[in-house]
Amino acid sequence: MVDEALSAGAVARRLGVAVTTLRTWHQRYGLGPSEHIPGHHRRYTPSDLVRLEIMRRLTAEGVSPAEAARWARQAPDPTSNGTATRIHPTGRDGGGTIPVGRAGPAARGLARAAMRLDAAAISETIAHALAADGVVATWDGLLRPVLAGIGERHAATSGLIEVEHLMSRCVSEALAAASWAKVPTGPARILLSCADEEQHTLPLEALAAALAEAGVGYRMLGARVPVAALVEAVNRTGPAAVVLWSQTRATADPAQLSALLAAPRRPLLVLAAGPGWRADTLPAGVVRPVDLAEAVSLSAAVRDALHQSRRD
Ligand code: B12
Repeated sequence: MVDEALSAGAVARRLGVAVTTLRTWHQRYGLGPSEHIPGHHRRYTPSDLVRLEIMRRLTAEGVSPAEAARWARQAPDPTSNGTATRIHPTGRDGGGTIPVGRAGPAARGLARAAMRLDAAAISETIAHALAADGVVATWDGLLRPVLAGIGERHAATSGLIEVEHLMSRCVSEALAAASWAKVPTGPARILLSCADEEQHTLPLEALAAALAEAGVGYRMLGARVPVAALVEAVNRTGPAAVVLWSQTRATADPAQLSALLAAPRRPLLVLAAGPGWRADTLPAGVVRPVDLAEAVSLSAAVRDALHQSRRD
């Protein structure tokens, strides 16, 4: 049984609720962990999980917690006949689900929390993943699938704009906190900027947090940077690399990249990042990273090359 039993944190992530919510359900409504091994923290068994899943679903549908807990406690124990228990993968919160493809239980929990507009659970899940797995794995395995799922649902239904906004805000805050926790001490040699009129900043915020984690100094200009301002920033700070993010075709004018290449303090490397750019329109000398990990390693390499050339 011990192998199947889960900690409060693991249960919270699976259900997409905050650990504090689990604690409240335990203390007020008696829906706590029933497994107790002397000398260990109490753990949640598969049967506890089934009851909590009922609690989560009913409260999300507007049933009062006391009433939901009564139903949850009365639920037959589906594990008593030896059959394995699974959390229902597509619980309906607020009328629908966010598809997360093959991403794991944490992404499904995050998607559920997002559908419920449960900012505390969203933030807690992201913060836990960043601390446990680091920025690149959290972005690729947790955040990207949920963001892409929100985009997919929005494209199909025109809904979920409130979910998209809340999720974006929570992601930004968590990535900023991760960046602040590890501010690199060296000079800021990498300049991060969105293309003119580009409001999709999250991938660049993920890159900032990943660079901070890798100890690579950067400056972040953020959303909607007019080309003249970008060139001005390059001339004033002389970065080794500039990463220019474009999420959509509408903001991917290659003239912005040409302007960087023609700047008096031309950077060693110009990266055209994001799905907006079209490979066949990029000026010669511009590099297109395919994902966050590649953008981090290219930035780190060019920073190191600059160090080396200054020493030689
Ligand atoms: C969050 C979001 C917003 C937020 C952004 C908040 C913020 N601070 O960033 C807000 C609400 C502001 C927003 C606004 C808009 N959005 Co929007 N948005 C999204 C959403 C849901 C996630 C964006 C994101 O972060 N993507 C990151 C990952 C998830 O994207 P990805 O494509 O999987 O990533 C690929 C590559 O980029 C690469 N990659 C991933 N991460 C990284 C990191 C690095 C460093 C690198 C190098 C590569 C890399 O790998 C992936 C595979 O190729 C997307 C859905 C989506 N699928 O992206 C829509 C989406 C991008 N938005 C869309 C639209 C239409 C808009 C608006 C025009 C809506 C409107 N009518 O106002 C505006 C645009 C405003 C503007 N001028 O920029 C469309 C774009 C359609 C298109 N192809 O043109 C999308 C695809 C949604 C949809 N399906 O309709 N949006």
